[in-house]
Amino acid sequence: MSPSPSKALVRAALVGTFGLLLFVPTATADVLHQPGGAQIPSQMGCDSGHPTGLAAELACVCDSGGGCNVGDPCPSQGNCTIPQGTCETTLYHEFNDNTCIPSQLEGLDPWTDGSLEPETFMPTCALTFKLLSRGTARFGDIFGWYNVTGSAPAPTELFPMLDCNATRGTEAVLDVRNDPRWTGGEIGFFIATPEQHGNTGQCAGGDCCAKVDRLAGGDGYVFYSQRELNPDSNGPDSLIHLIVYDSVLTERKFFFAWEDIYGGSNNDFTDIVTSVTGVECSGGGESCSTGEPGVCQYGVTTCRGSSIECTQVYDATEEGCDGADNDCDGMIDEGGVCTDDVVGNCTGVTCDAGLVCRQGACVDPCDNVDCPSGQTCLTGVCLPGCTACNGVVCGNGSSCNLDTGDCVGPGDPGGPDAGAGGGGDDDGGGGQPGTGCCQTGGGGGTGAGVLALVAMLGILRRRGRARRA
Ligand SMILES: [Ca+2]
Ligand SMILES: [Ca+2]
Ligand SMILES: [Ca+2]
Repeated sequence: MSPSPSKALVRAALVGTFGLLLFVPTATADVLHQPGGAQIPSQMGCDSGHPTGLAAELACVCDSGGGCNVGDPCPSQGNCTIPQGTCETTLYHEFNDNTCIPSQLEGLDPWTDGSLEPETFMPTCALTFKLLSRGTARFGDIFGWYNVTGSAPAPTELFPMLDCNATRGTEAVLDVRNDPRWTGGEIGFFIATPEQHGNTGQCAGGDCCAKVDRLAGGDGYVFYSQRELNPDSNGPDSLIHLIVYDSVLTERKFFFAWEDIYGGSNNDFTDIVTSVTGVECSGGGESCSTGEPGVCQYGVTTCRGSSIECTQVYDATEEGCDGADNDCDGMIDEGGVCTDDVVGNCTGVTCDAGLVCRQGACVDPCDNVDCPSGQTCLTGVCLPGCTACNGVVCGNGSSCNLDTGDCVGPGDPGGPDAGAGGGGDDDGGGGQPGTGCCQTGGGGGTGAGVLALVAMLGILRRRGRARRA
């Protein structure tokens, strides 16, 4: 198997073939280093015939099945096999390589896909925190979140989600939008350790279970996704404690790989490895315009690593009689798709922007469009409602009716002054923990945008490339 194209090439192909991405970031295959020069994360090791290190951990983060995408040693030339599980990372052997440590890697690459950013995140409704590994760490670290304020949070402002006893696979779900501790803005993530100050690598008082309560008493350290808040973030001995990875399998999912020793240790970044699903990087998840006509205009800002892109939501389809420009050629319902019993006496009728002619009258293209439950009509097509996962964003003075998912303005039935709606008990759609995520009526939206994402992008992003580390 020849090396797969790089992420940049995949993106370029996407732009050329589908016109899906408007902003193509320059390739960010930078290898990370500690301020002191060491490349991070460290290379894989071997333990009892199995590879160790962050790549091996990520090869066990899979969408299905209980296995890991770590291939067996290659028995002979031409007979090397690549594991076919759906995992973040795939490790496999070439003939004559180290029979424990595979030489080939596809998917998420710990050495080229890691980033020190984003440092802060915008939560959606339901966040799922998951513990993926504690590596060989002595410390029972805890992992959680805090509100970003510009300064280091006090211990009482740290909200643990995974405690010191959490084991591999432990999950915790947080409905941020209904959590009184959330102040409504961006959040950061932290770990807290039980390390004894002045005694590197040792548990304070012999107790290796980190707790927020112990911090106030001087036991342990806190390391933050905002690196400048760390206790050892400055000076010649400063250290990086966190590498962030954007999942290649799941939208709005990030991995957090930590080093937990104050002053640093082996740089494997597996002391505690966690994921959080349901967060956008700062600046992600907002509606944007792709600049294309018709339904192709709807886009959503999307995190790709540490970059923001405007990702088109809907592809052009065959033109239909619905008041929308389905094929994105700038013309609505052209080509005789509307029969005379729909159009009636529309010859010579010119309608204002946003209206279409039906039976001789200029009407809203959503008139008489009956969308399925949970969807709402925009420019004649049914889209996920404003209460739905990735639903439309209400703007221009309208707000989201939490009962119907429609954007309503003052005076509309169910609108802000109609006394209806406003129930706060909806779950924002999604339903299952971990899949729920919503952007309800995001402030400042200009017109209506759509926040759904293109699943195909996620699929294409799974294409791997040969390991370059
Ligand atoms: Ca380590
Ligand atoms: Ca058209
Ligand atoms: Ca149409």
